[in-house]
Amino acid sequence: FDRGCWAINYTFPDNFLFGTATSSYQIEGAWNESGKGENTWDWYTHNYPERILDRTNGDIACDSYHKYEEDIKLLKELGVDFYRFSLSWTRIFPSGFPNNVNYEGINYYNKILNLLAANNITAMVTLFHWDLPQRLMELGGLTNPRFIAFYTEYARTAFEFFGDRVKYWLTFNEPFQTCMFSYGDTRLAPALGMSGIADYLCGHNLLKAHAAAYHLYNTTYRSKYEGKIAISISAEWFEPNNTYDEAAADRVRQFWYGIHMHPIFSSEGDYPEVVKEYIATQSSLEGYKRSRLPQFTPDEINYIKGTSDFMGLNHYNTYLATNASSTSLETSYYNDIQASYWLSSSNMEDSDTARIVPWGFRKLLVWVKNTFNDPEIFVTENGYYDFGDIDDRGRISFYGQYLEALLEAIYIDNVKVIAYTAWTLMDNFEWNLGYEYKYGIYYVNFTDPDRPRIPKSSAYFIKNVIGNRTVVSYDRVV
Ligand code: GBH
Repeated sequence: FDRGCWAINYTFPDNFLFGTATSSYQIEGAWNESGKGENTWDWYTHNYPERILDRTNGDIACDSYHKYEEDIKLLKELGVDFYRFSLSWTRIFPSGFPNNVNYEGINYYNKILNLLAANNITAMVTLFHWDLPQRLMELGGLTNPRFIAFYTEYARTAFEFFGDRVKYWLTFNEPFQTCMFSYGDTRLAPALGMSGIADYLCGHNLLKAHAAAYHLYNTTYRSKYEGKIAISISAEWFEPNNTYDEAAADRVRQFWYGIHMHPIFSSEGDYPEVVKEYIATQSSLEGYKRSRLPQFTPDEINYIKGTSDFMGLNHYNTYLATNASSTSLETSYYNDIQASYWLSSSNMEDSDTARIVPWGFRKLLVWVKNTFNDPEIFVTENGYYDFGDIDDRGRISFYGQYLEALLEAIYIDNVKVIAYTAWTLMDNFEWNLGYEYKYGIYYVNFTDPDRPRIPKSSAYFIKNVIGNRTVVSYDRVV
């Protein structure tokens, strides 16, 4: 079917919100300026440049540390309701430990928050988007239970200084990527590669730290500031490869995001049964005396349950999944799942449209609604990579179709989707993929020391969606 033009079937509800997102390490640069301390990404990219596709780093990135005024002009130009960005922990506490606040770091975020307010743009602030203080990493990072206390003090400081101007707080970006890719796998810093052990420890402490920050906000700051606080969980859609693969597909969903959603959003709390069961069985086969998945006490289950004012959801891709009984006794998260999965487009890697699977997004939204008592869903990321075209038709096609799927989820499936965030405002440091993969709706010239930003066709497209509150054909906007 022709996707050059969309039927204008639905308009976004009046109170529906639009925004774009970034994260500190990916855009700020100024890695050692104004008192900022070293974080895991500084350490990793400086010591292991070969681990990054193009051997680059975020030392300068988009230089948003110096160019935030221009960034906020872009946001104004787009007409967004809110801007999602993250705080760099080591700008605020250079060592990571919660003493000796670095006021230059505080000032930087004050300037951003004030300018956003002056422009009527609501601030959505992520406390942790992967740039962990390196000193805390040396203590085991999120696998150290003491992390919870350090994180809570960092959160308290952020609430104290910025709470009056922040309407939405996000405690963590993507527990799955944070734990499975940094601690289990070797894809993200510090690439520990202790799959099946460190990833579960990380997730366990992350959930407790999240709950601690939520309770702190709830008891001490909510009445004063009337903001909301939630977590962003990344959820790809897993479609059964065959009809008999439904159980396997659902198991993968539970292992990827049920493991972090269920403790917070289900009525009974705790990890999903299937996750507990599979890890316990596999652990015992591998000779462990107890499950590698740590256990919550009944008090902890209650402490974590219900600690999110809405569900922050990041979505990118659809995968196919099939049952796969592994006989390997090597300890690994992947063996625990007993299923295999692959990008639904992996056999058509170069085709733009093959990576665009809007029905997967819609199915995910319906699954979340049905699995977790119909929560309010705030889409905190959704986006598409290419290799840098200014006339980025592939990205427009992606956004158009995903926004239509979202409208169908709202109007046909009655899913409570309250907001949508495009990842990302501008091309930036894409972690292990360096600057080669681009997700921005603004182009950034990284060879120019001035880092000029130029709108891509998709920026005009998004501006029109926001302005018209409907998915407008791009033929009319480009
Ligand atoms: C998010 O991670 C992050 O929050 C954000 O910082 C990051 O820039 C953004 O996604 C884009 O990656 O699966 O082969 O199509 C989500 C994990 C991993 C999802 C890479 C998109 C694209 C490669 N992302 N993936 S592929």
